[in-house]
Parts: sequence; structure tokens; C-alpha cells
Amino acid sequence: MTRGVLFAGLCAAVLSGMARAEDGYDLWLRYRPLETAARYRPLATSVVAPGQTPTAAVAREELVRGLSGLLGRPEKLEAGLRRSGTILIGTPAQSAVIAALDLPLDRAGDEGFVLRSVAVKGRALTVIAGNTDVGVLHGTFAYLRLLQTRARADHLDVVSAPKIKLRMLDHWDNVDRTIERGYAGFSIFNWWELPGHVSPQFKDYARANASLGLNGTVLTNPSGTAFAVALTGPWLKKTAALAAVMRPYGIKVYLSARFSAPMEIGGLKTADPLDPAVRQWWKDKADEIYRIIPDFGGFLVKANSEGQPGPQDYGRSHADGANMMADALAPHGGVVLWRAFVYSAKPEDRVRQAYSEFKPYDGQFRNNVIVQSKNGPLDFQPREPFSPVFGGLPQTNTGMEFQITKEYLGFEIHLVYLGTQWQEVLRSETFAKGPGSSVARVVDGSLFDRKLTSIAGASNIGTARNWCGSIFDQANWYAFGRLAWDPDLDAKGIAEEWVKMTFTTDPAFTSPVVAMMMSSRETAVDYMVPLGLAHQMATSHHYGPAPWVNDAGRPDWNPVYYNRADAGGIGVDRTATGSNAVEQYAAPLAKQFSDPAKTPESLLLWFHHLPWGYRMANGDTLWDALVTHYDRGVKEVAAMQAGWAALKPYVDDERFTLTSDFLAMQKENAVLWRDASIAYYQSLSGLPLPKNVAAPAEPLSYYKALRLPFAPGSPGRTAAPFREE
Ligand code: BDP
Repeated sequence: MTRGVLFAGLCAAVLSGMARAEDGYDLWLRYRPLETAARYRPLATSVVAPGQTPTAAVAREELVRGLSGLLGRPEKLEAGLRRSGTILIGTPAQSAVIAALDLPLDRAGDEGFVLRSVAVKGRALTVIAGNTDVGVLHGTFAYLRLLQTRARADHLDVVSAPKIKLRMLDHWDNVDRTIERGYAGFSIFNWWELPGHVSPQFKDYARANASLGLNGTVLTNPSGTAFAVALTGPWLKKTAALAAVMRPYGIKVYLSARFSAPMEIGGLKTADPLDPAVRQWWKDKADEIYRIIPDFGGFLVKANSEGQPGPQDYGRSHADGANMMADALAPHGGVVLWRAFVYSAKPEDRVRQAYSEFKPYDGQFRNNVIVQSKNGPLDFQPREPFSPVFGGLPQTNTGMEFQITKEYLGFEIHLVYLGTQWQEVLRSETFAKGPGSSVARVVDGSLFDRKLTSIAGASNIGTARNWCGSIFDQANWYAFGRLAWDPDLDAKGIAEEWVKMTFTTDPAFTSPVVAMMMSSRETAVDYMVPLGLAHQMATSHHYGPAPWVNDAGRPDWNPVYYNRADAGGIGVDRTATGSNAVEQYAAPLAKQFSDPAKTPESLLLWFHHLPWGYRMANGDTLWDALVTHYDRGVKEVAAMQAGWAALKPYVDDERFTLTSDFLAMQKENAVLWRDASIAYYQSLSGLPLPKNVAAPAEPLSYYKALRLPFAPGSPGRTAAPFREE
């Protein structure tokens, strides 16, 4: 072999290796050449994009980038419609051709779009049109998605508009760049370097969010103590630099506002929302912010919750506090997202507290206030019923808060697709105005005719090269964005899109992977908290099992409080004989949830305390059913692991190995969850295991002693010694 041939061979090997190497950074916007490129090329011979604004420019840039990558050749940009197969993008104001087409743009709103295959003067064109440039940008991403998922791109006739007005990521990123409940490294927002240096990663962040149609981002964590600093002048300039990157992508920035900021950074003696000096401080602060960031979105507020200051410190209500900030922001068009994750002053069932605190003030919040509630009444558990705040506050803008970061679902390690969880919540029937009153209809404003609507997801991204810590957690960011645009989308369809865009469209890969994703959340529920149990995680880190923990310092925030297990039975009585949390739901649901025989088995122990011998619908005892669920969870994870191993030929090494390593860890964790839970409950019930289930490998004392430590100082994880043992 000559040296030249050897060199060429080496280059080829290196290049093919490079082509295969994927670290996940590109997310679902990989734009790798399509094997079906030949089919699409005649439909995309050139791009005509007359718009001149920064948003029009990024839409054009994305389309050219996407088509060039997907079709494997540089895409031509042209000034006029010269060829058949041109893609014309723009607004009616920018293009006389678009204006003349009589497109159904009245249904596209300010942010939606129309995709249409048309013929103009004998030439076949594809039109991506919007009333605004942002609409065009969203349409551009939607068009690229068609190609990425190998859908048909001819005979297009699509109109799409978001159903929810504010669609945002909430970052729980602290100003020191640690992330509360973050499992993907540190915060991407490098405040130290801003505004001097603006990382190019922010643009990719904006692209990813815009590709889903998200239009807001809260940059700072609403918990903690340091974030008032983010409202000071120098920090606002940093935020302005980020806002400048987000703006062309149709994304507004928001900040968390610490209620006591007037004292901490304003030098006032009080933060009382009825104090004129305090009210003036917030007005001045809002004026200052809007001078620096004219399109600032508004404030996210966590008040009187988990030690955060709030209006109740001054004997005022949540409405007083929220309205004060709302009045300051209103002249500028800003909004207040006031979180409903609060505690009530009176000792009552933890899951009753949000509703109890907000119900009396329904109708008293300003129009630019949104009460933002977690999906469930407790705290992002693997499964909860929907929060009765949805449907319970007909005269209040009620926003949805999901958690994308998997605080209670195995962090970045466990493979859990959350699309199914969110779909379950959104489709839950509230009966607030009779049948047809789903949570989605509350959140999209149609049920109570609310104009200001919102949905937020607590973000799972960080400095990890693949953004989310695991490849499959990217699917949760993706699914959140897609459901935010349209809460009626189907979780399975979203998973299919994501798999095709992220890996390959080969059905030999997509169908087993989509199936694995679709059952993954139920699997986690099975090995962690089956049959409506909740919060059986160790109290501080929320990762591993600790059903025996009873921390007297936190009487309503520990596993024993949530399982109420004893020799006689298990579960929490939330009917009229117990906490009566059922009464917070509309009458048909209250009635249904009051009867164990009518309560869905998936929520049985959420609403009822039942004897171990209670008969399930299939005739099994509750004890046997519980054990069977734990065991099934483990078996399912084992099946996921084996299924993934068989898919190696379809995935690049890096993404394959990361996923298989994590599945192996998940399997070990699932065994621990099952065995520890069974060992504990057996110590109480004294009952034998069903015949087909193996006994826990270790005695209860072993699991209690484990304490599930993490590497000390892992970023974002609670590094403090565990308090529960
Ligand atoms: C809790 C989380 C905590 C968050 C809080 C919240 O464990 O880290 O600060 O939710 O949503 O359950 O405010």
C-alpha cells in the first residue's frame, strides 16, 4: 500500500468516525443528511425570504442551514421566484405573492403560521407565512420538522397557532450558577462573563426553544436568598445582553423577584405591599428594568413558601402582594407569575394548602397576574391527581407549572419520558363546568374565558454538553415545548417526532424506543410509588427510597406522613373521614374519589387508607397488588435495558453508551426501590410475599443504613448531610 493510499484510508476512517460521533449538543436540530433527500430536493430548490428584520434573518438562516444539512447540498437564496420548488417565507406585508394568496392567516394569530403548497404562474411553491416574523420563524421550524420526520412536504395545507399565550422555561438557576434540582451541571447563564462576553451557546438555546414555539424564559431561581441582586442595575445589563440574543427568536426574558428586594437592595425597612414607599420602589424598579429591557416579560414570584418572604409576613394576602407588583409592571405590559406552591398558616393536609390559600382571593387578582400552580397539589411526584386549583379559580388567570427536571423521577439517570405524565394531567377532567372541563381547557383559558394564559416548565438544562445530562431527558424539554404550543397533542406522537429527529427514522429503532418511552413513566411509578403513593423519597435529595423516614422537624414533609402505613394498612384518608381534600374538587370528582371502589387504582392510596387485605378489582389483596407493582417495575427496567442493548447498531457510540450506562444504574436503583419498600412494608404488615415474587435480598436495617449517598459536592445536588436519618 502506498503512503498516499494509507493516508486517504486514514482520513476516510477519521471522517466516518467523526460523522458518527454525536454528543447530543445538536438536540433535535441535527439536520443530518436525509436518506430520502432525493424526494425532497425538487420541493426545496431555493429559498426566497424578503423579510429584513432580525427575526426574518434568523428564520432565513435556520431554513438555509436546515435544508442544506438535510438535503446534503448548499441551499440557494434567491431574490425572486424564478424556479419551481422555491420556498417562499414571509408575511403578507413583505411579499405581494403571499398577500395575494388569500391564506387563512386570520387563524394564525401573532405567533402562528400557515404552510401551504401553491402554484403561482405555473410554478410549484411552498409558502411559509405568518402575520409576524415570529410566526414565520415558528413556521420555518415546523416545516423543517416535516422533513426531519420524513413527513410529506408536498400538498401542504397547515394552519397552526399556539393555544396558550405564555409558554416558558423556568430556570431554577442561582446567580452563583448552581442549579436547584439541576442534574446537568451548572447554569449556562454565566453572569460573571456577561454582558462583556455573550456565549454563542445562548443562540443555540434560543433556537432550541423557538423551534418548539416557547416564548419566555425565567432566568433566575425563585428560591434562595441571593437573587434579589439580579434586580440591581449592573445585573439588569447582564440580563439585557441575554434578552438581545433571545429577542429575534421571539423569546422574552423574565426574572424571579424576591419579595423582600426593597429591603435587600432598596434600603427600605419593610417590604409591606401596602406601604407607599414599597409600592413606589417596585414602580421605580419596573421603570428602570423597562428602560434597559423594553420587552421584559415580568416577574416570577415564590412568596411565603419554604422560608421565602412574602406578603403574609405583614399580615397581607397573596393578592395584595401580587397586585402590588402587577401595578408596577402594568404600564409596561409586564406580568406577574405568582406561584401557588405555598403553605398555609393553619395546620392542614399539605395537599389542601394551595387551594385553601388562593380560593378566598379568586377574582381579586389584577388582569396581569397569573397564579401559577404545579400540576399536582403536592410536588411534582411521579403521579398525583391534578391540583384542584385548576378549575377551582374561575375568576383568576391560572397557569400550569410542570417540572421538566426530574427531581422525583431519578434525576438524569432514570429514563422517564414525561410526555405521558403531562398528557394525563392536561386531559384530566375537572368537571368545573360539567363534562368537557379538562385541565387543558382551564390552562388554555377557554373554559373560563381568560385571555392571559400560561404554561411553564422547570428547566432541566445545564452546562452538560448534551444540555440535559442524558439524551432521553432532551425528550422532556422537547415534549414540554410541544405541549405548551398545543396541550392537545398526543404524547406518543411527540415521542415519535423526537426519536426521529434525534436518532433515526428507521422503524426497527423508532418503534421499540417509542414504546419504551411511552411505558417508562408508569414503570418508574411501579418501582417507586405504585397505587397512588407519593413522596417516599429520602427527604433531602429526593432520589432513593426511604419510606420509613419520619422527620419530626417537618411533620408534613416526609415519607411516613405520605404513606401512613402501619400494621393495619396503608394510604392517606383524604375523604370526609380524613382530611377531606376531596372536597376541593368539583362535586362529581369529590364523590368519585370518596369511594375506594370508584377511585382509579392508580390513585387509590392517595385518597384512601385501606387495610392490607383490601380487595382490588382483580381480586388480589392490596398487599399482593402493591408487591406486584414494585416487582413489575423492576422487570420493566430490565426489559428496557435489554431492549436498548439490542439497538446498538442504530446509535452512535457516545449516545448509546451513556444511555446503557444509565439504564444499568436505573436497574440497580429499581431493585433497591422495590426491595427497600417491600422490606419496610412487610415489617409493618407481617404478610407473606406473593408466590411469584422474590424476597428482598437484605433486611430492612440494610436499606435504612444505606442512606444513598452521592459523590460529595455534585453540582446541583443537595450536598448537605442528609437530615432524615
Ligand atoms: C420543592 C423542591 C424545591 C423547590 C420547590 C419549589 O424540592 O427545591 O424550591 O419545590 O417548587 O419541592 O419552589
